[in-house]
Amino acid sequence: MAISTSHLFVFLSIAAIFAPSALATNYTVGDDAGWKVGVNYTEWAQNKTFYVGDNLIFKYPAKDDNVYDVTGGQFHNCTIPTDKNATNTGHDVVSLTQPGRKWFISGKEGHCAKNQKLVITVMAMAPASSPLPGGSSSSPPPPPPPPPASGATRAVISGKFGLVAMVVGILGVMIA
Ligand SMILES: *[C@@H]1O[C@H](CO)[C@@H](O)[C@H](O)[C@H]1NC(C)=O
Ligand SMILES: *[C@@H]1O[C@H](CO)[C@@H](O)[C@H](O)[C@H]1NC(C)=O
Ligand SMILES: *[C@@H]1O[C@H](CO)[C@@H](O)[C@H](O)[C@H]1NC(C)=O
Ligand SMILES: *[C@@H]1O[C@H](CO)[C@@H](O)[C@H](O)[C@H]1NC(C)=O
Ligand SMILES: *[C@@H]1O[C@H](CO)[C@@H](O)[C@H](O)[C@H]1NC(C)=O
Ligand SMILES: [Cu+2]
Repeated sequence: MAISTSHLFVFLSIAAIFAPSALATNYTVGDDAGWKVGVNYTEWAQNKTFYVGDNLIFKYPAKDDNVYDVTGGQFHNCTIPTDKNATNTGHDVVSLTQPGRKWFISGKEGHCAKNQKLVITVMAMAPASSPLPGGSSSSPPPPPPPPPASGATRAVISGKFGLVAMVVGILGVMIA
């Protein structure tokens, strides 16, 4: 009994360590409507919490549209970047690799002006991959998210991390 329980503990501890990547989410921008004029992407992004490791997937008929990853100023002015190309596969996967704001616009003429643009805030993933809670060998902290949403989003982050901690904690009590 003791042996199988500790095997279970080891297995689930490993699973818990990798859980954050298993929880990575693929978001289809605009859901079923996809990427096109006429969808309110501000509304689509509302109440969603994006984390480092999640993916955005832009879906559209490849000949009709494209996606530029832009700066905040370009987003605001609907300026097409001259130093990069749009993605235009019709199924563009964008991985969110760092915390902070991300801006996207359509590069098709007039589309951005008709609000085919998306801004999101990417939250840092909880430090669940560090060896132990309280372990001091962590990398420098990412830039803090903008203040307005931080209360709610921080709760979500600790919720994700809390789940992992809870699984480990319960198992710790079980084998004690
Ligand atoms: C998310 O999309 C990527 C790329 O299309 C795919 O490799 C991965 O399996 C998907 N993950 C989930 C959780 O659906
Ligand atoms: C999009 O939705 C947001 C949030 O509900 C709203 O504030 C905004 O006015 C809408 N934009 C358009 C163009 O309807
Ligand atoms: C986001 O949440 C607020 C508050 O709960 C709610 O009023 C609003 O309708 C939600 N927006 C969307 C697009 O679900
Ligand atoms: C956006 O447009 C405004 C007004 O024309 C201009 O002052 C500003 O420099 C522009 N910003 C960018 C990043 O293009
Ligand atoms: C954009 O695409 C063109 C044509 O395929 C290519 O020549 C150019 O190098 C690309 N520019 C960048 C910044 O990747
Ligand atoms: Cu478009």
